[in-house]
Amino acid sequence: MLLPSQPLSCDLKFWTLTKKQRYKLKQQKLLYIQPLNRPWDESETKILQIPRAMFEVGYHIPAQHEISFLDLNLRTRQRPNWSVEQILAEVLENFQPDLILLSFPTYAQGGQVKKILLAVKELKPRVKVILGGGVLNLIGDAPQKLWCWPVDACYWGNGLQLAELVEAVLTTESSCFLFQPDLEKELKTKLLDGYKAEDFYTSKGRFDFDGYLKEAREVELTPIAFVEMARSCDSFCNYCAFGIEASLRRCRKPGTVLKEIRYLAEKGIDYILIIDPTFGMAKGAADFLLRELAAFHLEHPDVKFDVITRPEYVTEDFVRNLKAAGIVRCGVGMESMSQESLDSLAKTSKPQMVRKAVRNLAAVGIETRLFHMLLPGKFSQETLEFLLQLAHENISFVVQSSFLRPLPNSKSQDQFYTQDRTVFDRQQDTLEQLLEYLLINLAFSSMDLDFEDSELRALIEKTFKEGKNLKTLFSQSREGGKLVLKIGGYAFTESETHAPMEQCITKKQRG
Ligand code: B12
Repeated sequence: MLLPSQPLSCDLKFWTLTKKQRYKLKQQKLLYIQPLNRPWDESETKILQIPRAMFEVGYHIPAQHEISFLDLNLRTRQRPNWSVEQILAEVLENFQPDLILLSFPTYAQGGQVKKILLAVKELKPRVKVILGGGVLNLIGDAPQKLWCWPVDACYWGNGLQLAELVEAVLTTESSCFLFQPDLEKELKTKLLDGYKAEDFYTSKGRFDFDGYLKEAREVELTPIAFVEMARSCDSFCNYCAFGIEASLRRCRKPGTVLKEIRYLAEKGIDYILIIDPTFGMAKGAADFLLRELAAFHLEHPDVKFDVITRPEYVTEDFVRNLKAAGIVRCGVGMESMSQESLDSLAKTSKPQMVRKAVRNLAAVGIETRLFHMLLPGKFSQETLEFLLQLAHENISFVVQSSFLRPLPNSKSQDQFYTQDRTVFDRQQDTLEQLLEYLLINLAFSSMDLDFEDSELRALIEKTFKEGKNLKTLFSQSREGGKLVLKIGGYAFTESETHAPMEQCITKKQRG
């Protein structure tokens, strides 16, 4: 049984340490652990999403230390019948780290992060652990303070004070909790910029990036990359995790981004998602990048890009530039085609802007990824009608649905699954949301299911034309206390273990 970490009385702000204390250390061994993105389907996925934060953290680690990375998304594929605990035991035994850098990328991954943490501490009780990642921006030091997780420090921010924190944790007596109290101050600092891509992806010569890519390809995973142009946004849509830091949008120089893209292309990466929650908002930077990418695209026509933006930015000029730059998919925040729902989400865009954006993208042959939000108690007929119209016009789009839920905070302890917005949760979600989810995801191309059923689409259309309620297409029952919904040869069975939708839906066998 693991004990919670030590009393609060020994809390230290890390900059209270003297310079001498910080730098007296000789080489230490640091192990960064990246949890699984989707614990349920690691054996089926064909791609490896290169975790950008892993390299950003590695870059900041002081040069005298050795650093190694354990990306569980890769290692579980290399050791197909091993448990995460067995993998951790092997790596800890071989590497013998002094400090673990444990990544907590999204709240939904919390259950798994906790499992890794407890396994690490069980195997090596004296090893120190720093927990870090985007989630900490929302929950601060709650894992240590409120949830009593055995960690030595929680880190949030842009990475610039990370080196100091690492030194402080390494020099401080074990069990003293180190923390960063000033989120606002850290977020006002600039993003890491002007680095050499090679230094970035090799942790300044300490990591074999080529070997990592080779290992991925050996187990038939295709690596795809995320390069980051900007963090945060200036909108205050009330469902977005950026809400609290929305006013602190930070951009990096497009020249840095471009060099990174060139480096990745040389390594054979041919799919790159440009992280900028609203691409085009930083107009000068986006224009520069698109111009340069247009030239790059002529040299590397096989490298494809994916961006995300708001519908109002998707003008005819803009899509022409996207196309010339090799962008093949553009995510657009549709959320809902019902104006009332958009208002309740504090969205500034309008349904007509979404219509225009999708058509503009289609005109140049770019696929739209429509971010779709399911609101409790609401069923949006307008959204279904819109998608039917797009299908009629042969417009290429893919839907990414999310159940709207309150954002996590430090008190939503252990309710991690509630933040996976692609999973139906009987405690919070409503039947209307589920019906809308099923109709849209079964009948149209979606990120969750690997098929789209045109017969069901025709049936929906017919039902509309006859003026009947779409709910009449479903039969509803309970099996062993679980809700079962049937429609057009498909059955959805509610999961008690928060299984993803694809596992809750069974499909008829076509004869
Ligand atoms: C790429 C991405 C993904 C990828 C992740 C691929 C990968 N492995 O890299 C995929 C597609 C898998 C993904 C999935 C999801 N995502 Co996502 N994703 C992002 C995105 C666009 C970029 C994250 C990123 O890499 N940023 C760049 C890095 C460098 O920044 P960073 O992580 O903040 O890192 C800094 C610090 O946090 C720190 N740090 C980071 N890690 C560590 C680790 C240690 C040890 C330390 C010390 C420091 C540290 O160092 C960096 C310094 O600059 C963000 C939105 C955004 N623009 O940030 C959303 C975002 C992180 N995702 C989000 C969500 C909600 C999800 C999902 C839960 C969606 C869903 N299904 O409902 C799923 C989770 C899947 C699951 N079931 O577990 C939310 C997270 C909200 C929250 N705080 O929980 C975000 C913020 C989007 C949003 N606006 O709501 N996502």
